[in-house]
Amino acid sequence: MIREAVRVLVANWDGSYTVPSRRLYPHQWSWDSAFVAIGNARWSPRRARSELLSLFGAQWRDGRVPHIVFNPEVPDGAYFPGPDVWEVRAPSGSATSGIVQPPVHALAAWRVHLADPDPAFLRRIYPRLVAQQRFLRTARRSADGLISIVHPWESGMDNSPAWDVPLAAVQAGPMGARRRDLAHVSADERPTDRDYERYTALARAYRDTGYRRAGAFAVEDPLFNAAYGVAETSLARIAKVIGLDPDPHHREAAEITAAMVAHLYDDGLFHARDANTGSPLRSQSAAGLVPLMLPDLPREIAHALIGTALDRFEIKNGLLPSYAPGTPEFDPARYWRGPSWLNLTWLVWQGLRHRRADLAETLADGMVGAVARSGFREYFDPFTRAGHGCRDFSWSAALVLDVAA
Ligand code: 9WN
Repeated sequence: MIREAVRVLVANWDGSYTVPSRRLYPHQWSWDSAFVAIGNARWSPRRARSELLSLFGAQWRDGRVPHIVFNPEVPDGAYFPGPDVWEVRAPSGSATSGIVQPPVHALAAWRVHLADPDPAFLRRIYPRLVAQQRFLRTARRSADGLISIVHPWESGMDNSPAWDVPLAAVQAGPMGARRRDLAHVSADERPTDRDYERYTALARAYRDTGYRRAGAFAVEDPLFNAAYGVAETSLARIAKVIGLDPDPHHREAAEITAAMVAHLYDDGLFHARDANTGSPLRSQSAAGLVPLMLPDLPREIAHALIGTALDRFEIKNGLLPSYAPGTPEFDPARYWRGPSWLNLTWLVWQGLRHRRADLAETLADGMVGAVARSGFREYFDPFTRAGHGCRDFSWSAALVLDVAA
């Protein structure tokens, strides 16, 4: 399996970074590159460093790291929405999108350093990671201290049922071009056309404010906020190695954790909140378990989350569903509405390692078992382990490499 995983990562390598999938996602994606770096660190730390440095090469002057960096050699129309919809050039000259994804990159940089200590790499990437956090803090933070996202694509969990209510308030518009995803993956495993009409309307509306003002969709997502907090913890570790003061990062991590506990936690799970209205967006999304990664999380809350993972998410089966089975919204095959994704499983695995090593091991075994049954698919039925979405998906290969190593 390790040989096969490396084969997938080599096949998806584009010279300085890795495409998530050759045909479905033929450009560089932000959080995919972080997960790929974590896996590549196990066999080619040089590639892992290049992956992160090439992504941060497209960072904007305001610190934002775009969720897609387009490869100019890929024909227009290979992926929708492409550069003609986003209409952006990063300072590097690359065409990019204008939205972001969960900031899991500082954690990835730290993991790469652990696999192959390299303070020179840390010194290079640290100021960029700090700028990425600064963008979120200045452009996206509410008075309650939480970071918001302005597009479902920013959550990384595009059509999660958690977004059904806020997305319904978005005025759908014409897509303006044909979806390309349906050329590669069956329609019942993807978001609907109606979703896409809203995704593209939101992207255009944000673009028309110069990528400055949130539109109808603005939410505080527990996964995104947890990633932000974990990034501060990782930055503290990095700062220490390169001789800088880690304390401001520790304080920031403690503050975001406290804000999340105060405003997003309820009844054994973290929930999103609508940043426009202040209303809670109660759902049973596995994003609500990712705060297990936060080192400052109060013990009794960690304990309750573990109970929820066992009861509502049935993780004893080895795979973490992206949405709780037993709810009316759960669909075991449709994208982020139930299937198990290895990145989400990996994040929760990471959060359980120092709290419940036995359960962490169950999830690691589940990841390996799904791939043994179905290959490096994009997502899996959490019960049958049948594969869905594209094949030879990069982060599935990378994260199995990490847990198996
Ligand atoms: C939109 C690349 C990306 C992942 C996201 C996943 C999917 C894109 C799409 O693919 O999103 O960004 O076209 O559906 O939802 O998490 O980063 O793998």
